[in-house]
Amino acid sequence: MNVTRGFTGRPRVQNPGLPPGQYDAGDDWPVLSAEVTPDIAPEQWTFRIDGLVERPRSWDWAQAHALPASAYEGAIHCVTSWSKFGVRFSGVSLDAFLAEAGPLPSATHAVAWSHTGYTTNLPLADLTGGRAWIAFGYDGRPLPAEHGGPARLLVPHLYFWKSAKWIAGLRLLDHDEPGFWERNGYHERGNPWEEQRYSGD
Ligand SMILES: Nc1nc2c(c(=O)[nH]1)N[C@H]1C(S)=C(S)[C@@H](COP(=O)(O)O)O[C@H]1N2
Ligand SMILES: [Mo]
Repeated sequence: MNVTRGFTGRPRVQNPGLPPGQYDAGDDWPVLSAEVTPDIAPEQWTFRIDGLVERPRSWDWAQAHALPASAYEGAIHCVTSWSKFGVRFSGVSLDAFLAEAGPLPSATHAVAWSHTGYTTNLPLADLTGGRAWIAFGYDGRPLPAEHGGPARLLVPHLYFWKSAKWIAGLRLLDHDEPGFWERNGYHERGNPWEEQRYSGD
């Protein structure tokens, strides 16, 4: 028998996909909600884009699903320090919705709001270029209500508080306007790679 001495286990390799100060939550998917989980039937759900756009409009479930399907597979990062890898969301790229609404050149920021009243602000540039979705599905199934079903915003390159659950709309603005957590000390952008956790980081 061949025994290798001095070998005390698997080498510890830092996951290159893990932003600073984060840990890998593995199979866990914590639920973080400021509100009671609402019961929103897909037939009741609507999504609206207004503010600084040429054509303010709303989409219902069928209209949103008539847009080209787009999926995200990758990681999500919560500011409370868990990251989750290999998540699979399905939905529609925000680019498809924005193309129909037509952002005005003066639009620089957006406030996303939920059917529950939750809000969060984002630079418009973080919502375009194939990096943001309205997600309806998770792992091949409808998105569970506690995770924002029937539909949530998904902006996985920013901390997950920007991904408003039970998404109801986006208002495009020519200035930044803090949302729920941002008024309570969280960062206006929330880039996990720069550890933009709190205002001033
Ligand atoms: N409407 C709404 N959206 C929300 C939140 C919330 O409290 N309400 N919490 C945010 C935070 S802090 C995180 S980390 C994620 C949590 O999503 P999850 O519960 O699916 O993990 O949703 C974000 N979107
Ligand atoms: Mo979070």
